[in-house]
Amino acid sequence: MTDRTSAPADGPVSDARTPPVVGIVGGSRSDFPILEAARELLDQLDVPCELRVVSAHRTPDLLFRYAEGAADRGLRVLIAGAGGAAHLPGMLASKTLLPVIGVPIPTQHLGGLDSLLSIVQMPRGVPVATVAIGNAENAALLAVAILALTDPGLTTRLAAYRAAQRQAVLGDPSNDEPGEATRGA
Ligand code: RP5
Repeated sequence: MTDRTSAPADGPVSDARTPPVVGIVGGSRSDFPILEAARELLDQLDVPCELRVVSAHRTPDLLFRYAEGAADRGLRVLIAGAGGAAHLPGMLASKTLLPVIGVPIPTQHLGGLDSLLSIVQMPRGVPVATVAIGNAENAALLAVAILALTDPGLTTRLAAYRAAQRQAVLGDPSNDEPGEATRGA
């Protein structure tokens, strides 16, 4: 597990000793209840990350600086959550060669369908990988899968995570098939 330090209200939250390799950004602090799930999962798999606010429409210059400096700071994957006319993930992707994973944030009036379409419908040439509405866990798992391509230890941890999921289903006696004592995967 990483040992994070808390930062000022609008500052980053990240591990003070280990430089983050995944940058999680939200268009607003109101996105954090969703995005915290990504951070928790990355913590669980020992992937250093940071979580901060970068808004496409409120802080466009910060967005450019964040995206342009991300790779040089050691970030390897970006996870961007945004709601409504959610242009944050696409704008980040347009300013960095790092893979960007978009998390459509649920919205009050359209349930996040607006966020989903804004993120998933990137025009040709600059992709944003998009997970389901509100599914920051999957964004983290996709980031882990990307990083695991060059990190055998992380591959092992990801495999263990998958195995635990599988076992949670197969090891539940209430799921036993009639007349079957044990089952394989
Ligand atoms: C977007 O606007 C954010 O990603 C957030 O989901 C949405 C609403 O932001 P707040 O008005 O709650 O700050 O930029």
